[in-house]
Amino acid sequence: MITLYELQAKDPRLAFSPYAWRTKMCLKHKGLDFDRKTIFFRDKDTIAPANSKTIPVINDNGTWVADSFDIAKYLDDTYSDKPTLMGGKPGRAAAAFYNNWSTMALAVPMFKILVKDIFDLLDEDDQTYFRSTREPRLGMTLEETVDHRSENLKRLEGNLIPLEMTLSGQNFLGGDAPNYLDYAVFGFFQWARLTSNIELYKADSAIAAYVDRMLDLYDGYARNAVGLNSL
Ligand SMILES: N[C@@H](CCC(=O)N[C@@H](CS)C(=O)NCC(=O)O)C(=O)O
Repeated sequence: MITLYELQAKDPRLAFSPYAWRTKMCLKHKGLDFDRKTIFFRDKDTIAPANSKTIPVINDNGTWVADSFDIAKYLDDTYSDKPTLMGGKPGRAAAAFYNNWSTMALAVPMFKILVKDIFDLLDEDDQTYFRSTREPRLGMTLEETVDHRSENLKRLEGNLIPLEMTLSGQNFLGGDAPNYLDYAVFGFFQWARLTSNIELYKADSAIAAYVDRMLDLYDGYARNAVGLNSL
């Protein structure tokens, strides 16, 4: 059995980490059963055996693997009889680009837009940890980020253009069916929709239709997740 460790908000049902969402979608794609254990930001001891300070980590019958991209590669290597996530070496090389592109082009501006909403969902002890680690990174208080939302939304809008163009011509980044490329990117949209009501893209965009298709996968697995509006 595989156990996935991921972060929780104050309410344990709200598991919001974009990187953990990548892993959950990968596990669903592979058709693998898994348990989930949610931890707080401050509970790093639980994942120490994985030699990681970040989630997601998985424990697959005693084997610890950390980092969403490494977990996806591990799943493809270990469960090669199940549907592939990346489709061999050239696919894996392309996936590395999507992995890094989505983090830099999507997660960086999204983080600045969402950070105060995420903070509001955490319990008090995690709020203390989150503020003390994030404010130095942001170079401002969490409250000040709210005044910078519109400039970050503009930056995100520009970064989304290649995605909008691509998804106007195909259903998934993987083509006719989703694969790792989609999970790498979708994790960030899921993070946003579970933690905030800020509109990051137009309701009539190809991206909106795409997010809807991703939410339908695996019997609506991501759609049924608890978010701020269903607490
Ligand atoms: N490269 C890592 C990034 C994971 C990551 O940044 N996770 C965040 C949560 S979204 C985390 O665990 N942060 C712990 C902390 O800030 O203490 C991956 O892809 O898994």
